[in-house]
Amino acid sequence: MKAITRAVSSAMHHCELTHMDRQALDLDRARQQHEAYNQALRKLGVEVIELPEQAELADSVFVEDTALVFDEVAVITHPGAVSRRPETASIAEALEPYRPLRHIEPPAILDGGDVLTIGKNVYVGLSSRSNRDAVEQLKTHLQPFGYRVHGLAMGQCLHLKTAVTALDDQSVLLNPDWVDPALFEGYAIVETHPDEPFGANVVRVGRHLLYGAAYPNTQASIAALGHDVHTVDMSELAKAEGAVTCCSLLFN
Ligand code: CIR
Repeated sequence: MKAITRAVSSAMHHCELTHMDRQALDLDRARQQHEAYNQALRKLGVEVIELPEQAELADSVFVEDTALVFDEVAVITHPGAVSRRPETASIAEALEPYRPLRHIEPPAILDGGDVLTIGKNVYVGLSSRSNRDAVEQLKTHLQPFGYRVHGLAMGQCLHLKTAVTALDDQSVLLNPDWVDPALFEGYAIVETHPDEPFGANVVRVGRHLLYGAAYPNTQASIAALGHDVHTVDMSELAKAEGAVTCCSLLFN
């Protein structure tokens, strides 16, 4: 498995913020946490391809939002935040050796953080960053490969994957305040602990899970189900509204 990541930008304190107030951000600490994140991926057997810093693009560490990588094809997004659109060019360049590329075009907007893929189902959160035009364009790009693309209503959080991610192909971890559990009928549902609203974001790395260290109660519920959970401290990156999924593009 490979992961594309990108070094933290020196301009990260100018990041986009939607549901959070701006807090002082310690760049060195953010860089240490990001390095530990890369290391955690390597420990799980992932080949990490770390792209150089884009100093002028504040949110560019959050590579997840710029592309969706499927086994058959990669889709370059058109991010919902105007400041983030220049991030996609270098990601397209980085993915080109690995996948044929498709592109989301205006009037569609799409952040990768809104796209949760479980098997052949692709769930797209209709957030402030992603719209129905993107759902239609994704159908055109992905239906030929047998994917089913579903647009989902969601609550007051940044991205769909702030509210829900998959623990495996049969179960999801979700915060019921931000996404209706009924939308995931047929999956086993694990809810975040009431004190840990941001605890629904987990990265699947093969049969392992990479998870933020700030959610010990939810972590205990996941581990009790037999999942192999590895934690990383994302506290500094969280001040930029980032979490574990946003910092990598994982693919086979
Ligand atoms: C933004 O608002 O775009 C960034 N500050 C945070 C993006 C986090 N991305 C993600 O969860 N996929």
